[in-house]
Amino acid sequence: MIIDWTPLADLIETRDRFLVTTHVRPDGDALGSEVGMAGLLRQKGKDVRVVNVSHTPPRYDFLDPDGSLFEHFGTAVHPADLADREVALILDLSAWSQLGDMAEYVRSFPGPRVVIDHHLSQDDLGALFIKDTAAEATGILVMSAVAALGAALTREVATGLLTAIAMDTGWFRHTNTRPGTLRAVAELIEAGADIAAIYRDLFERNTLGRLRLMGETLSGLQTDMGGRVAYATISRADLERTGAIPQDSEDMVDFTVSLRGVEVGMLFIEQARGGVKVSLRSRNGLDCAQLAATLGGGGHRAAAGATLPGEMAENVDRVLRAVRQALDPATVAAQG
Ligand SMILES: [Mn+2]
Repeated sequence: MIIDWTPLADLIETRDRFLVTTHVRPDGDALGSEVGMAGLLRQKGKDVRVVNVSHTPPRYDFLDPDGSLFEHFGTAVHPADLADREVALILDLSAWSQLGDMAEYVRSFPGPRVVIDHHLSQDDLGALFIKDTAAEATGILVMSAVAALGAALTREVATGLLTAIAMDTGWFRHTNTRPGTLRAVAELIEAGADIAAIYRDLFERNTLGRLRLMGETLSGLQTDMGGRVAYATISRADLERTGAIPQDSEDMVDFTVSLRGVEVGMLFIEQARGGVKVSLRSRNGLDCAQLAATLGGGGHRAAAGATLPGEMAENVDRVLRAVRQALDPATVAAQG
């Protein structure tokens, strides 16, 4: 898709102080896209603050080596500190729920809001949407903005964007990895992104807590529907016992679909503030975004999620019923 970046170019032309933000529990695409966008704006001489509602997971600290880029909303930064911001750029999300505790602030943001995103689900955020749901990552969109607006792929920007694209394609393994994905990556490497170093930073700096949590999660893997469905749960007690932190569960849902014969995988994670987050992955074309939408969540076709009120057991039952129904409506109906 050819994106018209004129509206963003116009804002850059006429405004000086930008706020960049992303979703709760930010992933590589969210944070890497922020690095890219901040770099682009700074090259244009803009004053940029990158303020997120969640703390940066330690896994991604290499994107902000001196700790000066990502600021935390609610502790380090309060709405009053952002009173001078003229434009809000919201990356990698299109739903109010994804803004968490920043939703209220964004709702009352007086200046223009721009959403740059690739998710299917969409709330009316009162924003200008620059959206391509066919894009493998928001990082690809930011890369197109860098080119369209005549900015340079500095080593820093290239590192952010490669991280973004790598994480949203499962390190170039998922079906959203296309020839153009790898051409973009080639360009980022030429611009100075060190792909081997990024891999080490992302995948070879596990903590003992994360590895132990991984072991426990795998030990507790369950199957359903004769092995077509696999799922696991992570409780608060699991985190405490293993010494893991909530962000350590990132990517662990991928184990569920790594089991031979599995079409739908799920990971249920008990949330600190109550409720359960479920991550859904499909390997048979089942539309996870649609399924997640029925649970009040959203996402992509092959990967989506929702946060559900209530206890673990009841939510596992509820989501399992929905998945059985989606996979095999006739059988489920016959069983009543
Ligand atoms: Mn993304």
